[in-house]
Amino acid sequence: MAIEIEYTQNLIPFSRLELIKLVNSALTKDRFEHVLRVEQTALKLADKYRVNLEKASIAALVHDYAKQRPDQDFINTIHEYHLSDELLNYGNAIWHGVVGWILIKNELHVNDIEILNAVKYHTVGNRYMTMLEQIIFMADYIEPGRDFPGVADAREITNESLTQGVKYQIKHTLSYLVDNNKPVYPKTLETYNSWVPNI
Ligand code: DGI
Ligand code: FE
Ligand code: FE
Repeated sequence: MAIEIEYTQNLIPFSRLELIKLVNSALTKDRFEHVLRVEQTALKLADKYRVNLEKASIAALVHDYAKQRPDQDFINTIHEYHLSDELLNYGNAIWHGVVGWILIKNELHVNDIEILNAVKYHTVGNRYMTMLEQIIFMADYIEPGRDFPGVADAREITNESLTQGVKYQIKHTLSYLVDNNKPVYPKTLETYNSWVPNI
């Protein structure tokens, strides 16, 4: 059964249903349904690992808000906010989180730094990740609509240990990128190096 929490912490100037409507209007049906599943998965993880449920809900609902924006919106934002030119070598897969958080701050009035960082790092991870960041990173990967070899293992591991889940995901993402001749964004490699090797 779906968990529907009520927002009481004044983190955003909207109710959960108002936020859902705003997100819905920015996304295709399939992407919106993914977002709702990520929210449910994030709420379960937040409950289990004792993380602020309202922050988990908001971060999950907005995490892919910028996924369907034209490239030019990101390019303009990279210039306007003087972000690294290095970012111009990548595309939507990296931009929708690493740059998208700025659009979310400006357009959805999300100002909580923990929520914004959870969005910023939801694709590439980070050297150190808060529990909220780990929950959004993992909920996105294991939500019930995901179907890739290893997803059942990823779900089981994440339910045992959030940290082990993060390690599993970043290791598999890096292998996937290498196997498919995709460029690795430096932060992705940094996340791998910080979480996985036993030196
Ligand atoms: O937005 P979603 O599809 O829900 O999920 P996501 O934000 O985790 O994005 C996953 C995609 O991002 C997946 O196809 C792998 C890709 N990705 C992650 N790290 C990198 C990357 N793509 C490139 N090119 N380089 C990276 O370092
Ligand atoms: Fe994403
Ligand atoms: Fe996602």
